[in-house]
Amino acid sequence: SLGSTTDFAAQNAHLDFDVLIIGAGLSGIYSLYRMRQLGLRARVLEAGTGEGGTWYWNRYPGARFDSESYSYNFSFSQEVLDEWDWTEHFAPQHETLRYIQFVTDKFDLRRDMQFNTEIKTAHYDDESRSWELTDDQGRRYTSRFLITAMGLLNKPTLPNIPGVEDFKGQSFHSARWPREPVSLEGKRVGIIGTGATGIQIIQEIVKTVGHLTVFQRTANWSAPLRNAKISAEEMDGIRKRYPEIFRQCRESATCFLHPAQPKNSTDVSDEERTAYWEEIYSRPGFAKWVSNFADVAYDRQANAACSEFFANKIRERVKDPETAEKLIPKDHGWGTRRIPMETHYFEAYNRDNVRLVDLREDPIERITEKGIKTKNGEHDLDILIYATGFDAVTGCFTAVDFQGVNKKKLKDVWCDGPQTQLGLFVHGFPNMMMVMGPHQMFGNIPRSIEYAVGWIAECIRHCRDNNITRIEATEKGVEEWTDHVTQCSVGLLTNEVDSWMTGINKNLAHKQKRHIARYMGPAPGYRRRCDEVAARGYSDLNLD
Ligand code: N01
Repeated sequence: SLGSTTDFAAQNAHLDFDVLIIGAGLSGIYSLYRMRQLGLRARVLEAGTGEGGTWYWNRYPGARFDSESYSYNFSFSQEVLDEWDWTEHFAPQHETLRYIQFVTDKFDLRRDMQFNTEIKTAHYDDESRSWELTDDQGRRYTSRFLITAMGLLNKPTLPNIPGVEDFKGQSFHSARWPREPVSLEGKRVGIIGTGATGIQIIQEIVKTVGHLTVFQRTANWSAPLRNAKISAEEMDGIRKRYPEIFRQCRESATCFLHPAQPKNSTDVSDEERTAYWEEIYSRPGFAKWVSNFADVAYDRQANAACSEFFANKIRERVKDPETAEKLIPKDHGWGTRRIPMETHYFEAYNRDNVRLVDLREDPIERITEKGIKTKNGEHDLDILIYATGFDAVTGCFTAVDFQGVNKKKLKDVWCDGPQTQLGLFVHGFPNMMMVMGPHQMFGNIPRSIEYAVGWIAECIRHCRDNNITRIEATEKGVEEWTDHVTQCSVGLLTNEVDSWMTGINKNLAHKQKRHIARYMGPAPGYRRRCDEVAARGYSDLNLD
């Protein structure tokens, strides 16, 4: 009612804001949009000099979507859908950043965004039921609610190799690529890391570098992206299909456009099985991963057969058989880590100016002034690229001193792995809501962001309308959710493999215990559980 809304506003009057939002990526942008719709005083605090999040920071050569552009944009505004044209099925970073700037401009969101503001502390005070944040310049901000919209891959990590400081040439982490153009032409370039980022960089820069040395610790499975331009007519057709596109994403287990394959590989004949793998191999995007036979994800034999199929594709494409074998993962099966999508990646190794150093047999000893010294030799370099990944999912939380009730540190609460209710709330941290927090549904991220932000907005509306100034996860709710997340991932082969998805970053001493970082059940099930909590008037949470 209007009366209670006024009460809510009056109760917040002594605070700087009703809602503070950390991060100006897709999550922060949509959060701000929704908070404004509720008539709340909201501000986005962002470390970068502009909006865009992942697409602001990751300017490395070759950065692009590997989900279809039109499934990876916002769906909330018909106007934006009508006005924005994608030019490629898998848009490059600069186009995506322009898109994000277009949305920000369209809704005049920038006036409530504060850039160059890196949040250092976030402390909850139970007496005033509010959050106080401080930034790198010592400025303070208070609010009733706090929305963390920090992304899940935003704390880059350098390799823990001796000598990282010694290198005298230029060196960049992929996620801190400079805004000014970097000339690689004719240069001797080295790259450490062959994840989704490394693969995108390698396949792009081989076109210009003088010589490229790839330092590979773990080979990754990868398969063709099959990108193509989108003509004006095609874009018209896509626009008409938007409702259908978003419906497909909504119904899919991972929010991607590609449907799941309910059949097991053992349900079909050998010929049908191979024909199906050929078919998904020939489809664009993630079809080879998310439309694979169901049993490939949990059955060792099915996974081994599938891995052999994809290994043979690599053997067909890489001329030197020894190099091909090094590029074929031997320590993990198909799809048990995030599958990078590639465009002529494997063919890069057929060039004379590209050399693969397998760190399993020739480990790096140190980085020197001139380049990299491995056990078997020295590699002189002009430029060194670190595509070495992130302190993922929880890293952005540990980088800020989060303190909840009784000054309890979030770091300590999560020391044995994340504990959340719905991936949205943490017990002991009232009025804090996480977009893309641990144990939340990720999948096709923008789809999940829109859902999470929409859920949070409705929850805050409920608080406002009912004069609730304190909302908190219950201990029981956290226990049940953590159990449920564990149950959802039982039997998946991915749990047996080190990757950011199982909480492992070998460059960090504190992250050596495998845990489940993300919700692994189907997205419709995730949303049903969250919707049920909303339908029960949020009574699963402590409200006051
Ligand atoms: O990071 P990663 P990423 N010595 O952690 C190696 C998303 N993304 O930036 O596997 C030697 O996957 C490390 O080796 P190993 C996507 O979700 C999306 O590539 O630990 N090597 C590995 O090869 C992705 O999953 C897009 O043995 C070292 C690499 O560095 C996520 O971001 C594009 C090392 C790190 O791989 C992260 O991808 C790009 C060391 N000390 C990324 N330390 C899209 O297309 C690390 N490595 C949307």
